[in-house]
Amino acid sequence: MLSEKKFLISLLPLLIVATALMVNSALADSELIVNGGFETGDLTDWDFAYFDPTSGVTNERAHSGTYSLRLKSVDWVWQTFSPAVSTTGDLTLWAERNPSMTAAFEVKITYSDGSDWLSGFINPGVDMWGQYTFPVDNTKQVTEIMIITYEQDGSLYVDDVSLSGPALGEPPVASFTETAETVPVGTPITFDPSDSYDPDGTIELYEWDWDGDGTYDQSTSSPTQVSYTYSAPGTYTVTLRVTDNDGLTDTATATKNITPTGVIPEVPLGTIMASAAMIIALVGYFAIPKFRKQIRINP
Ligand SMILES: [Ca+2]
Ligand SMILES: [Ca+2]
Ligand SMILES: [Ca+2]
Repeated sequence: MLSEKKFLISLLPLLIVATALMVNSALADSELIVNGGFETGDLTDWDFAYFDPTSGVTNERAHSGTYSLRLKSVDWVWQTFSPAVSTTGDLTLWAERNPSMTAAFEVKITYSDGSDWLSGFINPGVDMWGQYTFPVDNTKQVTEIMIITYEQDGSLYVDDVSLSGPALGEPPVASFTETAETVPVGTPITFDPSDSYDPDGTIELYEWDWDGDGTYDQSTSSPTQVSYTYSAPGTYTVTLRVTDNDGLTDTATATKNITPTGVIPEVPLGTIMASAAMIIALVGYFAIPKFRKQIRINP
């Protein structure tokens, strides 16, 4: 039977692999083009113009898999991104042409700021797949990529269109505790956001909106406790927003009741009336000697 120590040591390689996988998944890029290899056998997720979609995707040739895109004459095919996507690399595709092809293709990249970039004509190799790379401005966000052909005869084959972007990963989870739900004005409440977590990364920003107006009033970069003191009575919505290392966010809210200070305790009216009568009687007893004397003579 393994001792506890030996058992933990035997788990070590497993833990190292698991940790490495977590780090990799956080850093890995994701493919932004959908159906870039045309393996659905059609133009799923692509838009097109001047184009016969029934003959556009073919199993005549393929760079990988079974299908590729066959372009003829003036064909346009494009894929749009809504919302626009951030990229970390360049746009790549594989292409070849048959011997009778007389013209070429070009690629157009459109950005969210309205600018675009045209590759100029490219004449791919005859019966020979080649990879073509188109530079993407990674400081901008891409809204569309388009492939345009200008050939008059023959066929151009395109396959494995690829554009990489940062992996989105999993969003963080916001959570906090506080020292009180209801306090009088002027009494601080301490909030603790340390129950918040990110399943695949780290939280880099904690922001607090004390009054529910949508403006964050205080922030920290670590899960530190913060105190806030309300200066007016009322009901307030507190919001904590956490942001992880991928820029993903989550919020958590709670309601705080702030009561006025120096509140007179509620006393039944009968008690007040009885007390008032007693005071009047005592004042009368001590203030009027004649009355006091009468009481003593006639108890
Ligand atoms: Ca393919
Ligand atoms: Ca995350
Ligand atoms: Ca605020």
